[in-house]
Amino acid sequence: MSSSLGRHILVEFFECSPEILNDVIVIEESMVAAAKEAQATVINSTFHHFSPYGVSGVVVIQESHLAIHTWPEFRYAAVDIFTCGTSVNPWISYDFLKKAFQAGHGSALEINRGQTDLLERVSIDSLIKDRAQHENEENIPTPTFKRDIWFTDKDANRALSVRYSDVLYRQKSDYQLVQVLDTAAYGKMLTIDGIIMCTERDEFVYHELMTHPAMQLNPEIKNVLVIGGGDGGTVRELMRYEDQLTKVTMVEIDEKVVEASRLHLPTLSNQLSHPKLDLRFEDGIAFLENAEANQFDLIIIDGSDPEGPATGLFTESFYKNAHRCLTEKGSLVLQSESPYFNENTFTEIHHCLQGLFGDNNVHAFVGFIPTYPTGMWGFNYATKGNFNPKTSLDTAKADAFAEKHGLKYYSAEMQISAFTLPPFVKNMLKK
Ligand code: SPD
Repeated sequence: MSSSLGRHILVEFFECSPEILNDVIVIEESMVAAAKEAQATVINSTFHHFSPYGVSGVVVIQESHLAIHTWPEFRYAAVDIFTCGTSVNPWISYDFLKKAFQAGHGSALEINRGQTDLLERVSIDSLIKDRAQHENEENIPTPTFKRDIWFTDKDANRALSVRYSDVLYRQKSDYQLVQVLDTAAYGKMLTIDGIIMCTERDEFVYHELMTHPAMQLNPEIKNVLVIGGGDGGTVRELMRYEDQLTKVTMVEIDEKVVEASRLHLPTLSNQLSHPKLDLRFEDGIAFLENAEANQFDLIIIDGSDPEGPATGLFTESFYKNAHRCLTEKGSLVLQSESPYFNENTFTEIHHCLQGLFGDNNVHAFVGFIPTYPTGMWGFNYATKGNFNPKTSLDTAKADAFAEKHGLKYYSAEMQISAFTLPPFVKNMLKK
């Protein structure tokens, strides 16, 4: 057999652990370790996790590369390992990865790339850029290993990726996978089941909008219920009204979300021990089902997307219970997904609330949050009172409040702007 420039093995791993195949950190570490095990010199790694599942990535080695794409739902991984020269044996990486992914079985096809008897060597010395360096081989610097791991929030046709360097928190709770990642662009980022919940750099937009329009419209609000909101951002904003409020009840299903935030997101969680806060780890849906009618002046639903444990937060029966538990002039605020990304959910929520509160008492609004898919995020304000978000606002009072508290997104103008919808959003809400 003639010699070749490199060996390429195309690998299939079957019956792997689906959890491992969906775990970008374990996969990245395994791929890097598999390269090192085969004596390769690792230069960099770039990996992406795709929500809801699947990982793609490549480890660049001085001797070429190892690449992977996984399908956890089929317990299958496609890997290719290409090594040039003779110093690295790709089959060592193969054996390592088979164990690492707990594969039931694997198969591989080896191809010799660049058979030397088919090639003709030409002189390319003129292409050497730094001749002095290459005259003394000892001067060639060892490449430094650069990690490049990406978190990707996506649907079938769009994706939003954020690069991160470290996983600071990772716990599989009874309900979901809770993580805090250290990102380059947005600071620490909380994710749940592969979906971005909030980041240190842009969370203020979401939490200020969830809280201040409703609080500014009705200065008589005393008793507030927050469903979800485990990171603490909404409670932090509410506690700016600590003198006015008598009680805030927060019902978060997952203790791990609060733990993650207390440990890693102190700028969000810093009011979670406030004496006026009654923090309960319970299912918000059951809580409202069993709650007494006519008790809360404001209910804020600060949940995730309609998947997993948050699905029930997007149902008519849940909104009916919220409506029942509101006082005479009570209001409801909720995140309503993106008009671009989740048009159906966004419009269905609005129409469902109109059925309960009346057409003129439900007002959709939008905010701009770079780390939520498409950047444009939707909310709804529904009220039993006679509050119009644009005309009932005491603008001087709202601005004085925003200035006193150093708010970063909210102001009277921003409230009016948030409730001023672009025609394409208005049109999608028409019945
Ligand atoms: N697509 C993400 C929507 C998440 C909305 N809730 C985030 C919780 C922040 N307190």
